[in-house]
Amino acid sequence: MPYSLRRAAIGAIFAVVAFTAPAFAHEVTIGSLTLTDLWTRATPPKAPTAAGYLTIANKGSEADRLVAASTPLAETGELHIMQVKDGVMTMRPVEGGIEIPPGGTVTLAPGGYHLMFITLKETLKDGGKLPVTLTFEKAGAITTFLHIMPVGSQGPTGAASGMDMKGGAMKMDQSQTGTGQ
Ligand SMILES: [Cu+2]
Repeated sequence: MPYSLRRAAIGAIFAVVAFTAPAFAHEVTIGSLTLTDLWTRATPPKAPTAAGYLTIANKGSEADRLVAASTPLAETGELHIMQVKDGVMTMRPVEGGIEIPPGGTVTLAPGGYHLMFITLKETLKDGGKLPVTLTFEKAGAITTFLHIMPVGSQGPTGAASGMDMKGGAMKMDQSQTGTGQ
């Protein structure tokens, strides 16, 4: 299939999965936290880094913090945030972790908070799974995986773009999405 057609088809699929349970979705619970929409993108061969994304809901009565992320497929894992500084989009490590307020939801998404895996040991292939360990200050550590989506993907629900009213707007209540985009 021509690339542009393939892209269009993928877009149509995402518009649908925003309202139904996609086959690739999984949900992870650790303590009072629920993790959903865990995803990353396929990488070109020899790409040095990959970003990872997920949504974290805190049903507890205390704030928690995502303080570390790692994968056996990269030498280093960091927590990053994208910010516009002097008109230039830059990213930097988050100091002190990413807070998830009690009763709140935080979405790591392109343009805001993300996991950053540095010095990849393998190419990430579309349709595969990237094993990750996420460590929270109170809830502890959990090992799960990120769904590897196609290059250029904006995520399983379209929540990646704050402009996307289809999937994004439904997830905005009580949430913070970093700087958005
Ligand atoms: Cu980054």
